[in-house]
Amino acid sequence: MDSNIAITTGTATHCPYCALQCGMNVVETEAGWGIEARDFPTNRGGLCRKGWTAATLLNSSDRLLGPLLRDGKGAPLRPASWDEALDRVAAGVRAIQGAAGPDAVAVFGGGGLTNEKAYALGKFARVALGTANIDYNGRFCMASSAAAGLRAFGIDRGLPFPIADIAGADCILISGGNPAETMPPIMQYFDEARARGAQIIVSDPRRTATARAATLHLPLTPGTDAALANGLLHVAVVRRLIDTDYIEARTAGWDRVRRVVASYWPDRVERITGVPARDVERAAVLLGEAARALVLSGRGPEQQSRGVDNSLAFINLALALGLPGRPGSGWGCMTGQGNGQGGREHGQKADQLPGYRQLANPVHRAEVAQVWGVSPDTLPQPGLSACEMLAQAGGAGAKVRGLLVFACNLLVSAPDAAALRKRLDAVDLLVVADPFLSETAAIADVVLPVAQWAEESGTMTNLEGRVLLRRQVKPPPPGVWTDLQVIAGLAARLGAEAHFSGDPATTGAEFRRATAGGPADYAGMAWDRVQEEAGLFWPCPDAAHPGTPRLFADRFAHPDGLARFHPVEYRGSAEQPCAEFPLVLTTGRVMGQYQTGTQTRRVPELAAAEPAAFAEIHPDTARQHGLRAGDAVQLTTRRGTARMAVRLTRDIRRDTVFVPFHWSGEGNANHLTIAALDPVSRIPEYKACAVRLDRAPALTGETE
Ligand SMILES: Nc1nc2c(c(=O)[nH]1)N[C@H]1C(S)=C(S)[C@@H](COP(=O)(O)OP(=O)(O)OC[C@H]3O[C@@H](n4cnc5c(=O)[nH]c(N)nc54)[C@H](O)[C@@H]3O)O[C@H]1N2
Ligand SMILES: Nc1nc2c(c(=O)[nH]1)N[C@H]1C(S)=C(S)[C@@H](COP(=O)(O)OP(=O)(O)OC[C@H]3O[C@@H](n4cnc5c(=O)[nH]c(N)nc54)[C@H](O)[C@@H]3O)O[C@H]1N2
Ligand code: SF4
Ligand SMILES: [Mo]
Repeated sequence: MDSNIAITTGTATHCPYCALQCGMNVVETEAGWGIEARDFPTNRGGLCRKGWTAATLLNSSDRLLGPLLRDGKGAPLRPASWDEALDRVAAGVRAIQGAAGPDAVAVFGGGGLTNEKAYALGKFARVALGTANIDYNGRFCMASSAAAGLRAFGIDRGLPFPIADIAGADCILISGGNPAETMPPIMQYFDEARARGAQIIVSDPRRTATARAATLHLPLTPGTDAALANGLLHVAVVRRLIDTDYIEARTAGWDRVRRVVASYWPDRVERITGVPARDVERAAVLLGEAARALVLSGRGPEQQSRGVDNSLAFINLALALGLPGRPGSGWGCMTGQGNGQGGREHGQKADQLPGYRQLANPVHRAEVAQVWGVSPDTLPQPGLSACEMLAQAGGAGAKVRGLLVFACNLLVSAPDAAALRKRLDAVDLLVVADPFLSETAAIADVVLPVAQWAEESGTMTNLEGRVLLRRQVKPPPPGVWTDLQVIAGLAARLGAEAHFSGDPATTGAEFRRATAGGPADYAGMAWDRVQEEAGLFWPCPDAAHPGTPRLFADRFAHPDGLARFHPVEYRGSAEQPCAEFPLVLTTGRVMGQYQTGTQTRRVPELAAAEPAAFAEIHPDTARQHGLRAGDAVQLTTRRGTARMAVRLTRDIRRDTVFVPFHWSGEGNANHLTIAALDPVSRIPEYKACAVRLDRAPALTGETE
């Protein structure tokens, strides 16, 4: 930013993007909105490139400034008034529900929504629509680790400790995460640990920026994480590195796990994973001998059709080493979206009620129904999970005939997205609420333009379980409503006006009451406290409670206080390479783009830095295919094709192709991915499927 531009105002708030929720000041200058880094416990004054450029979103001339709707399938989107648009949605909902029952209208939410909005959306589905079918994009993200955490510890808080603990660890295993690119400011905590002599181990098919800064890189074949985890535990047992006192005092179920890992000797693990046996040994020793050790999970092991098994296998390792509940030690999942943690606690998940309560639990139903002023019998039972809901979407005869999408760009983010496109084209009613015309909004029947991050206040729960206040900086542009106003406006048209408020503070007060007594209890977190104390960790049941930065110090959340081991066998990915599709495709992120790019592709600096999709391959693999750097390559899987430029690197396995998923059109990675689901968490398998490479004619630059 030009230094002689006068700064007139500044508001302390947080970044629009990832779960680190870095603190920033948004300042008003003569040239428009600008960003200053702010000291907050997560970023300590640091921001990544996306954070620095986030003000572009506020200055954007590309915003949706009024509702759009379509006069019938095939007709173009045209401007409409809010009354007409909301009336159309309400009429569409009534028609579908009248013909096919309440569950035929489904809601799809997002982990970028504030806690207040996620709460209101869950209540809207159950109270105003009366549908069982609401789920959200967290199912695409870390649902497997969440399910594993619940099973093992009895509660799911991604990191059960503050990120400052990272700096105090002596050994850290990062399992399939690339925080150097996905959360750059968090690296200062890893750097601090390293400066104290800590050893860092990274398991990733690619030698990423994170892996390059590590002591040891374990370059496993995508999809083989459970075998690696079992191998590490096997070595820990053989070398007597396990903590038998801890196992005895704090856990249950060890014997079955010990028997299972007995057959994962390092040579066998090398054959399955491709990681040299000596490195499996070395990693286990580094972890097992460290006074304080952390096992941290990214999307690598999680976004697999055995994602829950993978997370449980690493939790087994952490428990056997006696880590969870000790300072500077433990297991944790590095949640990704801005409110990825809070978004999975308050009722936009198919099986869930606010405060991390369960919809199927009669006591929980009664507690929440009382706050909502409805009879528990009127609350639907658990509905379809995200990918199952999308698989059931369609026209006459389909289970889901209307879909209301808030804060998700499904055509770019969902697995097997070309097949999804056909189903979404067929639904009777597709409604998308978004600040921008995303690829999914562009095919909707009704588009509702909503406020974005700095245009309304609300709380977010970051990757540590720290609840923070994202403050409004400016009002939304004229013609733009907030999600809460949209929800309240629709509820009024559906006869549930009394139950909803468009005001975030009013919704926040009710939301906190609705969480009271639940596992994720926010009752003591008034906004002014949250602001003054730089965030509060849940549970925080009353105004005098200091919050809970560390869980599990004395007991786990199961009724008997013990953590649970779960035996896991390695089973392999749903789709294995074969003669026709000989390589493994894995997908993920680059630093300069966020998710489906609806936001970051509109930021010129980011678009210039990372303009288009690419396929990262090893030079030897490229040579076998007659490909050179920069060539156009066609990737083909059993689902479809995508075309992009070749990037060569020796930092990837020869059997693996990596494609980031931030782009639509011909480079859409999700035209390739498989919608195979984990049996427990229903997370899709973004991280491994079989692929073929062919030379392609020049790229067309075509979009969705
Ligand atoms: N720049 C940027 N930052 C982001 C985001 C973004 O889109 N862009 N998104 C945010 C969100 S929502 C999330 S969920 C987080 C995700 O954060 P990360 O988990 O760090 O990101 P990914 O790139 O999805 O995956 C991490 C690594 O897993 C590796 N991997 C692939 N397959 C496997 C496998 O089978 N096993 C193992 N062990 N590793 C594998 C990939 O090579 C990749 O380096 O990032 C958040 N931050
Ligand atoms: N192949 C592959 N696919 C993946 C992944 C992968 O690793 N590989 N990762 C998966 C993961 S971890 C995730 S989290 C998902 C993310 O997938 P998406 O959720 O589809 O990605 P976003 O681009 O974050 O989409 C959010 C949308 O919400 C809009 N938005 C922002 N703020 C608001 C708001 O306040 N209200 C409303 N109504 N809208 C808002 C944005 O403009 C954007 O269009 O992608 C998944 N897809
Ligand atoms: S690391 Fe995440 S929260 Fe921090 S500036 Fe970057 S995108 Fe924003
Ligand atoms: Mo995510």
